[in-house]
Amino acid sequence: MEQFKNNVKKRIDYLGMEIAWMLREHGKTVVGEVSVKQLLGGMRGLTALVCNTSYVDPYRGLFISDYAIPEFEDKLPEEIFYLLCAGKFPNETELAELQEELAFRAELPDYLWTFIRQLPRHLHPMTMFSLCVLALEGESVFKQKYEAGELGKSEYWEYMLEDAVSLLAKLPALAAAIYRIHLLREEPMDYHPSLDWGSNLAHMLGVNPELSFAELVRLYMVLHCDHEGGNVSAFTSRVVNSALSNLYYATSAGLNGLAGPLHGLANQVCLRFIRGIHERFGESPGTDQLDAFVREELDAGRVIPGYGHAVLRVTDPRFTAFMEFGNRHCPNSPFLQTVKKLYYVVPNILKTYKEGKVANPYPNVDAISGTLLYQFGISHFDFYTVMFGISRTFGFCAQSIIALGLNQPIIRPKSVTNKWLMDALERAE
Ligand code: HAX
Repeated sequence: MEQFKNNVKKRIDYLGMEIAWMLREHGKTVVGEVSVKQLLGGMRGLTALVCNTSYVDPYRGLFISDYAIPEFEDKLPEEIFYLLCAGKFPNETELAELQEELAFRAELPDYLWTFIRQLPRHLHPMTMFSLCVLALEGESVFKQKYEAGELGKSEYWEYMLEDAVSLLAKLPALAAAIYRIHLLREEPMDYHPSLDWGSNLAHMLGVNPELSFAELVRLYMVLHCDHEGGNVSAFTSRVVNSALSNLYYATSAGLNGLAGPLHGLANQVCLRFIRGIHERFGESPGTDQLDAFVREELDAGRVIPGYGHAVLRVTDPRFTAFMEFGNRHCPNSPFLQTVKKLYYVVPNILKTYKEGKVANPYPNVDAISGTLLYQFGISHFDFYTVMFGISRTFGFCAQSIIALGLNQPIIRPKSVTNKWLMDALERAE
């Protein structure tokens, strides 16, 4: 992995120079402020983090380096990991080097197979996935070297990268094993050394041999890989890693955040939502029926899954990319048709709901991603967030590698009490 490490090192050195300049010339310059509403409202819109792997523009969506969707959507997940870490796409030999390494490290250790098979079946697949990542924690080379006192601070990132490649290499086999053993109740499929990482995941799930399914899995992995630093899962993972907990701990923690219905679980909730609509109105509901259904849900105090976003203020370009894929491969899917009708109905309702309080009435990625997985044969909704988690691990890993390369310290913001805040307000009057 010498070329990969060299390219990541170059990126870290470059970013490090920028940081040194900013600190030297502008260390005390104030670039933002915080309102009481932000302090009490989940820090929404507060600029408080630097993340160099990706950036979310409220109106243009996800950027990785200078690339926006659709510029990178046809790339392999491995290429995207390279881009997240090194800030550039790999050339042919660089890609081959990373792919060889991923293939070499893909096998799961025996103890993990035993662990997977013994997991209680009632657990949600996200719980299984997170537990399995944690169960691999002893593999961490970073941890071994750190405990042996063999690591200098400037080498931390390098061993995070070692751990990242080992972990990412195992995720297709690990996730597919959970799916096949616990959801399908079938035996796992063998890893295929001649396939790329994403095609291997598609192959090992074993539900659909069509090339377009592998294409969908790769697209799914690419679109979910990272979404800057402040979302629940990425931030959690980074905070945990900032205490020098290794990437297995940090990834498991991030996955636990992703498992919430306001975050990654929304894709499974969306599919249930659509299925509920079909059960009630049939597979071709009218827009008036959808309108009434959505209003009922809101009146019952429930959120409309797949709509809204903390940062985006337009339709999520990831939603659009999936819609285009669906239009090409399964235009007649009743689920896709209902997604389209909801897209026509929901924004207009959310725009006026709660007197316009919903900051973004448009769909996010979760409004459609599960529909495509379902259409291509992943019939167990509970698995959709695991698919999200496999992909998001690219981002968790890349963010921590870069942050440690840049010597970023342990994350520890200051919290205050109501009393402190009220006293401060009184003083400000
Ligand atoms: N349906 C109903 N109400 C919604 C809503 C929706 N889809 N989106 C926002 N609102 C409501 C909020 O609940 C909030 O109401 P209260 O003040 O009464 O609590 C109000 O509108 C203002 O919220 P906001 O500023 O627009 O949104 P937030 O930044 O607070 O929250 C969420 C962003 C994504 C959590 C929110 O839009 C939501 O709950 N959406 C539905 C769940 C969902 O799709 N989650 C996935 C998001 C993408 C993601 O992270 N994927 O992993």
